[in-house]
Amino acid sequence: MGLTLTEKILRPHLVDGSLVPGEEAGIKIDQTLTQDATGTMAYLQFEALGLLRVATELSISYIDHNTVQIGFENADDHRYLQDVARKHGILLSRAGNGICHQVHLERFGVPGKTMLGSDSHTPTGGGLGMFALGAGGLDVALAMGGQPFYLTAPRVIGIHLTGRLSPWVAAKDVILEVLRLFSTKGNVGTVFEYFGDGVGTLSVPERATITNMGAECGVTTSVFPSDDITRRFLESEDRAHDWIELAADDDADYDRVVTIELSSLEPLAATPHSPGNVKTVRSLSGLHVDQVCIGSCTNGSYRDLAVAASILKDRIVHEDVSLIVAPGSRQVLENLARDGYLTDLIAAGARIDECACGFCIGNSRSPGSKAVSLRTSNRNFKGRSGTPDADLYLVSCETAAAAAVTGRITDPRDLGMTFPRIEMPAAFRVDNGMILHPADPDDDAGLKIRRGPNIGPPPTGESFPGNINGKALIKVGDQVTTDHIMPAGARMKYRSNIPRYADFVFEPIDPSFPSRARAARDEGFQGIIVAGLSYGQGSSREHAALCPMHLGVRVVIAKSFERIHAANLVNFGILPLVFVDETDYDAIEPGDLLDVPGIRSIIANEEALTVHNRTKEMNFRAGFNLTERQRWILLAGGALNLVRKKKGN
Ligand code: MIC
Ligand code: SF4
Repeated sequence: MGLTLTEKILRPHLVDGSLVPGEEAGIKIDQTLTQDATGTMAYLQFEALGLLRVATELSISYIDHNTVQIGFENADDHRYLQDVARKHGILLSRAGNGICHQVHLERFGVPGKTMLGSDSHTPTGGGLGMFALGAGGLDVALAMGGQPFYLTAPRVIGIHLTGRLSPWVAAKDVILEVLRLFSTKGNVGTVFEYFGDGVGTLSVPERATITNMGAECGVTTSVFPSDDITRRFLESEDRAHDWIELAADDDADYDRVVTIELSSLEPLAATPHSPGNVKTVRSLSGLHVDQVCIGSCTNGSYRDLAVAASILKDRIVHEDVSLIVAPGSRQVLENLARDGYLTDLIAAGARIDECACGFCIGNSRSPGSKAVSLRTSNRNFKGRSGTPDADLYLVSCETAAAAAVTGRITDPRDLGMTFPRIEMPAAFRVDNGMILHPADPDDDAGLKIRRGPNIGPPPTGESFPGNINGKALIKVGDQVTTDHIMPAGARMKYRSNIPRYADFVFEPIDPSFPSRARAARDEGFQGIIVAGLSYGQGSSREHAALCPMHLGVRVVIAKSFERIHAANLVNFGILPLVFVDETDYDAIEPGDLLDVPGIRSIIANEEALTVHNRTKEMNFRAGFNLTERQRWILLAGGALNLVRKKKGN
């Protein structure tokens, strides 16, 4: 049997373990990226590990999330990031240069390389043929220090694309179809690998829309081959030298193959409140729309905004709609200006935003109460926009622009227009003027790092206790996201101040959680979170583990976990347990006292344990699927503690 593309990239990068699906693989990381909302903690941990220069081929720090800057905190973080990058050998993309994933695709991504990023949409790089994964900041800090990244060797599902998209149907509709087929649950430990003649009909930014939003399925990553289209894209970016050809063997051994005939697709929308609730746009047509937001790392490319501009040309935005357009990068904005599309957007009444995450992360442009907002981004979790009762629909740029004109959800095929097919420019206007370079290694010793008052040291956990004398602090349902655990939006300015950010743990579900957790901790209990399926979906933010740890949480018992969050829990000394019998979930109530005596030797030697519910006088079994390495991390009270112990500091 031939090799998948995933195997072809991973084999030469394997430095420890095995690539047999389900086993642990340690892979060498060629490139890392961070963004400012996760980056400050990642670099604070990098410093705490005593690391000096990065050991990767390329490490870059992007400033793209917290650019609204209400108060001094974010600007202080940005200054810290700039100093740390200069000192430790890291490139820095300044605020205004664009969203990390879009800029990386344009300027730095290289087919065949591995990349780890402290952002769950790092798989965007798969559109260029990279093996690119999201992780918590601590894992990225370790990779910057040259350590392998450990993951469960994935099973590979082949997604066979045939044919060509019909006019008005977009790459966004392809990934929405994938979400409809696979849902947001049950895909942990899987890679989606795209192949087939349909691949050659999609440009690199279109492929990147698909790999970007694969994150919503919970897969490890998604990857496209590197072919002639990739070569032409790199040429247009003045980077032809970075191209190599890469594809799976014709007889590649996929775990399963799913075929999508592109011409059979139609415009789709993810309806509130999950990217997996996919319906046809036609079935929703007529619904009144209050806001349309075009941009984000999913659909912020030149092609995306040019298509929207062409639909809006010589029209005016409907009087009931507020249209926000946030270009994915400065390069996109400059080229839209060069080619006249920006003028069309402005003339139509679009509100042009900064090239940044902006509306997508809910720190600006929140819609009105009970508003309907159509967005080209990737997440529509409840409250994500900053408005708790708004309804978010995720759509293509074609569908978004159609609604901006009509004021209602409209299948763009019903606009009665000729489809504006956008050709990718043969050459983009490119410049790296907003990229800062690190100091020469010989000159970095005396460089000072400025730290504002909001920036504290990264907290270190305590060794795992000998016995769990725990209290169930909260019981949550299925698909609780990291946005529920650790809200973003206006709260993001506390990302580098853990004690303050911890005041908002579970704010959207139960704002009394932090005070109850602190009280339980002061009474001598370890905090326990009880959860349903796919706990920790969404963002890679390690704060969803770090802040609960700060409040004394030591165990989460769930029906299942998402990959990045489960790894983050272990990294911060919290034991992720899975119910052996899911019906035991029903018997636990918040406030129950849950005991596990002798837990240290259980973590060291077993794979399951018995929890005694002291309040209900009953027992239940829970399992944990941990590697040897993870057991040591947990016992040490977290990865930072373990590395420090090994180094003897
Ligand atoms: C997101 O889209 O949720 C974010 C904000 O980009 C996060 C990272 C973060 O929480 O800082 C992600 O996707 O990992
Ligand atoms: Fe930024 Fe949104 Fe992309 Fe996250 S999903 S990186 S917030 S644009």
